[in-house]
This record gives sequence, C-alpha cells and structure tokens, in this order.
Amino acid sequence: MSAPALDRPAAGSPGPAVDPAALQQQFEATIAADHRIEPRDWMPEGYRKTLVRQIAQHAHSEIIGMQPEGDWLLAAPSLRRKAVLLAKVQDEAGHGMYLYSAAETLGADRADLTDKLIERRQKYSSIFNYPTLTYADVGVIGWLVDGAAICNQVPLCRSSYGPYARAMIRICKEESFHQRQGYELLMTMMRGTDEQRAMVQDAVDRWWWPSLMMFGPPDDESPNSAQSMAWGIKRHGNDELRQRFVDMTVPQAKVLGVTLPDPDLTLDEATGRWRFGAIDWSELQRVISGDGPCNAERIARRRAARDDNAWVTEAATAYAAKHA
Ligand code: FAQ
Repeated sequence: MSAPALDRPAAGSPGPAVDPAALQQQFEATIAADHRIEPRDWMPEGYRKTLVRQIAQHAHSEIIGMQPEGDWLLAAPSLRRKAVLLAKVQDEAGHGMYLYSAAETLGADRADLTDKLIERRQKYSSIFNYPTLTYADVGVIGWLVDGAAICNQVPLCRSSYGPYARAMIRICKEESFHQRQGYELLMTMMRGTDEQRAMVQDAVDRWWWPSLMMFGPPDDESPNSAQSMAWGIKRHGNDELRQRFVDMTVPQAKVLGVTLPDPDLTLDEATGRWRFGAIDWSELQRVISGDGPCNAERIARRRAARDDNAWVTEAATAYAAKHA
C-alpha cells in the first residue's frame, strides 16, 4: 500500500500549519550540511520523484540482471562454480529487494513499480540486454559489469537520501565479492587451454563497450545529472565515473592477459588517466529504447514470473490478513 506523499498532509487530516518556505530552507540546509534526508522529513516533490525514478530503475536492473547469469545455472562446469553462481544470483535478488524497500519509504508501491517495468514505463540498465554466449561471459559480467557497478555505486553510499545510502553500503560489499569471483573465474580460464583463453577474449570483446555505456550518456547529454548532483543524490557525473572505471580496469586487463577492444586506449602521462576511443552512443539509445539483442526476452520472462507467481502473493496477503 502506498504511504501518503510526504509533502502534503494525509487525506482527511488538516496537518499542522507549516510554512513552505521554512520547509524548503530546512531541506536545503540539510543538503548543504551533507546530512541525510530521512523518510519522515519534508522534501520537494522533484527530489522524491527523482529518487523513485533512480531507485526503481536500479532495483529493476538488479532483478532483470539475474537473467543473463541465471541462464548458466543449469550448465555450470562444476559443483563449486554452480554454488558460487547460485549465491551471486541470489545476492542480486536481495539487492533488488532492499532497493524496492527504499523506494517504498518514498511512497512508491512495489507491485506498481513492477508493472511499470513490464509495461516499459520505467527503465533498467542497458547492460542486461546482451546475451551470455559462453561460461566466460559469467566471469566477464563479474569482472566488468560488477566492476562498473562498484564504480558507480560506491559514491551512492553517500547519497543524500538515508534509506538509499544505507542500502547501497551492503550492496557494494556484495558487489565487490561478485567482481572478485568473476576475475578469479577468468584467471582460471586464462591458465587453461587456448580454447578457454579465446573464449575469455571473445567475451571481453563483446562486453567492454556495453560496460562503458552502463554509466549513462555523456554529461552534456545527461538531462538528470546536474540536478541530481545538486541534491546530493548522485555524487559524480557519468563521465567521471566512466573514467574511473577505465583507469581501474586497464591494469587488471594486463594482469589477466586480455586485450581491451579499443585501439585508442592510451595513457595520458600528464594526468595518469587512460584516454579511450569514441563510444557508439546510438547503440545505447537503441538498447534503452527496447531494441537491444535481448530486451523482448528479458521483459517476457519478468512478465511470466509476475503472472505465474501471482497466486503466491495472493495467498501470502490472505494469510497475513487472517492473522492480523
Ligand atoms: N541503461 O540523465 P541520465 C548492476 C537513462 S545494477 C538504461 O544520465 P541518471 C548490478 C536514464 O535512466 C546496474 N538507461 O540519468 C548487477 C535516464 O532516463 P529517464 C544499474 C539508462 O539517472 C551486476 C536517461 O537515460 N545501476 O549492475 C542508462 O542521472 C551484475 C538519461 O540519463 C544503477 O541503476 C543505461 N545504462 O543517470 C546486477 C545505479 N544510462 O529516467 C546483476 C544507480 C542512462 O530520464 C549482475 N543509477 N539511462 O527516463 C545511476 O547511477 C543513474 O541512474 C545512471 C543514469 C548513472 C544509471
């Protein structure tokens, strides 16, 4: 059930007399002091909406993000790899749950958010619309996709909205294990046969550019960044976080023994940062707008999960009502 909107009194209650200017001032002072906004606090409607949008997209990404790796659960090459992958995929489900809970503190309704995802009225990360063709893809998702997620999400542990920031702390701890398990898997394959090394290189070639796109459009084409940073929801622009990811990943690729598929990658000696080639932004737009390799399949599976399991929710709701 939706909580009442926080910037107006609940229906039927006159509420205490409040001075809107004073509330706005208090909100701005909290942001300026780098303190957290909590669910009980007044907040501007734009701030609330931006948070619901970002947190919901993030939650949807975690849930849809279970699918590409989940496809390999029945074909993991050993019991150990299967146990690790199962734990990782379950972690992603947990992340989705924390994030939907954070969205609920803002008055959003979880079932409504799921409907919006399925009806394509809300987005999820572009990265999960690419197929996992071999087991090396599981390693590369851990290394590159979870690696990108860490770069993007560690600053969100300091996000100005308390429930989101606190959810991100636990999520980031788990993501860092995910990244390491991916790297360890790839290291093992790189020490294997020529065929295994070729599988790893092929997976890196396919996932590198989509991983860079995860950070979103360049800052000058990002409609939300400036306001989100002013509100302390996002702490850095998309380009800065993308650059941090490249700087972190290039040395790891060298240790692994793979080549990143970008002939323009060069170290800028003056800044110590890696310059990279042009990103095909039309691909990101295509995938976001629904035309990626797996968009239809991902949504169809999420829709089936909602519809086939509706009886569980109904039974649990009826049971809770009976015992209330
Ligand atoms: N894909 O103005 P901006 C993970 C949209 S979780 C799809 O820059 P913003 C864990 C954007 O929403 C991965 N859409 O937007 C895992 C906006 O659309 P809207 C998810 C994208 O919000 C690992 C429009 O374009 N992580 O990987 C993308 O300021 C392995 C304009 O963009 C998060 O959600 C994209 N790549 O910045 C799970 C982190 N990029 O809403 C399983 C939290 C942009 O106006 C396995 N989110 N868009 O219609 C964020 O940090 C931000 O929301 C950004 C986008 C950086 C993603």
